[in-house]
Amino acid sequence: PVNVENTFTYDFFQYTIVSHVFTFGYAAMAAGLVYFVLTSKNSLPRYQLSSTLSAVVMLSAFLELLVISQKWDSAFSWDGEAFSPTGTLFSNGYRYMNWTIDVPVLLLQMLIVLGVTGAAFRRGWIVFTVAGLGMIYTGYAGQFYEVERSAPFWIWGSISTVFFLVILALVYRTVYGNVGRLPAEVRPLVKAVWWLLLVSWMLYPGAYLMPAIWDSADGVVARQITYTVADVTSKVVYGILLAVIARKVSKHEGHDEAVASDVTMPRGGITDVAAPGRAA
Ligand code: RET
Repeated sequence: PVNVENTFTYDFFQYTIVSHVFTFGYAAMAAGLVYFVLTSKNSLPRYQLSSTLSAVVMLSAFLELLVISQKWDSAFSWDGEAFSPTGTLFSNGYRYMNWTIDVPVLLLQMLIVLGVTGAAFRRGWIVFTVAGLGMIYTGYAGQFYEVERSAPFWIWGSISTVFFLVILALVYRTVYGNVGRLPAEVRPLVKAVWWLLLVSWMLYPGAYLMPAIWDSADGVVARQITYTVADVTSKVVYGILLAVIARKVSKHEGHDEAVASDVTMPRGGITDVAAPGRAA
């Protein structure tokens, strides 16, 4: 049955909570899509590609979560006592296909917003994409063995983790290697990019391991909640954090829309802005 989800029956609460969590997941992606499209102009053109990329992530995740949610609905039906398998298979494999798009794109956004350019940009983009796809497809191979948890589950999972560590090392170097060049007021937010990425991305291997830690219907509920928290933080919250950094750096550089759209500044406070080319 490929994924452990198909090996259990669910009581009313278990089934319904998973259903609600999926709905929250794709609703958050749709909401994020509106936010990123409508706020992209608040940053300098050089950073607007990051908002476009967030929109790409939102649309692809929205569709993936909608499909996975519909699979959940058709994979189980109420038999008078519990929600039991119908024969249609639920699969987490759709998630891995979605990551193919989102993982390289999320990392590319970081290079753009942190102002990485030239050879370092090209090198970073290649390492992120190659290691990202390596991590995803080895994990994808391993998840086919999660029910029996035979050797391939552990071997592919371990190889995937090596790729993950390569990505984390480069993210760390990118964040801490560039934070000093950026305006002082965004430095805490830039460091937050590292912590947010570290914590939210670690939830995915946690969800991969869930069948080994908690092999039950409740474990499935916990796993789908884990995936959803990971999706909303690693895609939506991360995208907002990068958009806020991009707007603040743009404001620092005197970008009119960034100054005008700063809701934290008192009216008339525009004279506080000490930026090149702007009268104080
Ligand atoms: C796998 C397999 C087990 C080992 C590891 C994994 C890591 C997955 C990660 C996924 C991140 C996905 C993101 C998607 C956002 O759209 C493949 C589960 C380490 C880190 C950020």
